[in-house]
Amino acid sequence: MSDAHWHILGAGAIGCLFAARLQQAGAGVTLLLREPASDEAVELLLEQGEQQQRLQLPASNCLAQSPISHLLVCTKAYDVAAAVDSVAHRLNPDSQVLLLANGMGFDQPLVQNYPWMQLYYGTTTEGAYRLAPRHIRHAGRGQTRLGRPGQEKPAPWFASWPRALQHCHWEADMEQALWAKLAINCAINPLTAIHQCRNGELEHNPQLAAQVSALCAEIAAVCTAAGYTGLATGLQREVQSVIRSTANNQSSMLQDVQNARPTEIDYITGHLLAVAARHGIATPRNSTLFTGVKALGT
Ligand code: KPL
Repeated sequence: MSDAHWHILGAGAIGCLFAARLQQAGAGVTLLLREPASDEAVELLLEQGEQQQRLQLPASNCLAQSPISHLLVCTKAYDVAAAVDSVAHRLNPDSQVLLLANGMGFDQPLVQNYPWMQLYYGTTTEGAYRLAPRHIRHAGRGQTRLGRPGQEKPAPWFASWPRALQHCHWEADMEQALWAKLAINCAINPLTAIHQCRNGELEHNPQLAAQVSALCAEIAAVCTAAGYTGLATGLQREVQSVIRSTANNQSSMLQDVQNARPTEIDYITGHLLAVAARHGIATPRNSTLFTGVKALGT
């Protein structure tokens, strides 16, 4: 089977990075732009280590009419539904739609409004940031997991992904992978946003470290109730290891707060609280953080 052609919505750091890496791996890519009259190629400058590469990425306006066979959505969680709406006229029941956003629950409007849509999910810890609108830095290699709840075997389009990204694999249990990432984000992101600190402070500051442990206990209880006992057991250790390996990072939520952007709290802690409420589990610490992040005004 020939490589799929990916249309990419959300030309931020991760969207541009994945577009570049897929193109370099031989897949066809087109960036979808929302600005009018943007039906041409975009020049992207990609940096990694000492290397700089210039790439031409074909672009197309969301409003165009040509059908989209494979759509990769790399927007913030709160933009996913509107972004897909903007190209829904180009999708059909054979289109494969891969959602790569933080948190969970952002797909609900799509499931309701487009029951025919073939939705796939992804999480990534690739580190990339934007130096200028079309200039990105691939700062650290991470893991990318792709999958679809209930689909153990890789989708036919998956073949080009491990060529594009060094550590990319198909998750036989994607729901669990999404929960694992959600649990980590719940333990790290709100605390770093409220205390305006890098991830590593959550280990070095004893008061914050104690808060992380207490949060993990609550999150683990919700994971268990949701059926992910294995995640619950290893959560403290996993969170500590992520804090250590990303010690120098500013979490995505802290960056959102600092840039006065909306945060993804509704899809991270908000999702956890909704599941906890359904199971009658008390989560006072997570509730306090939820309210705290909301009070930051984003
Ligand atoms: O995913 C992250 C985020 O910032 O959203 C972590 C793992 C916390 C790394 O910063």
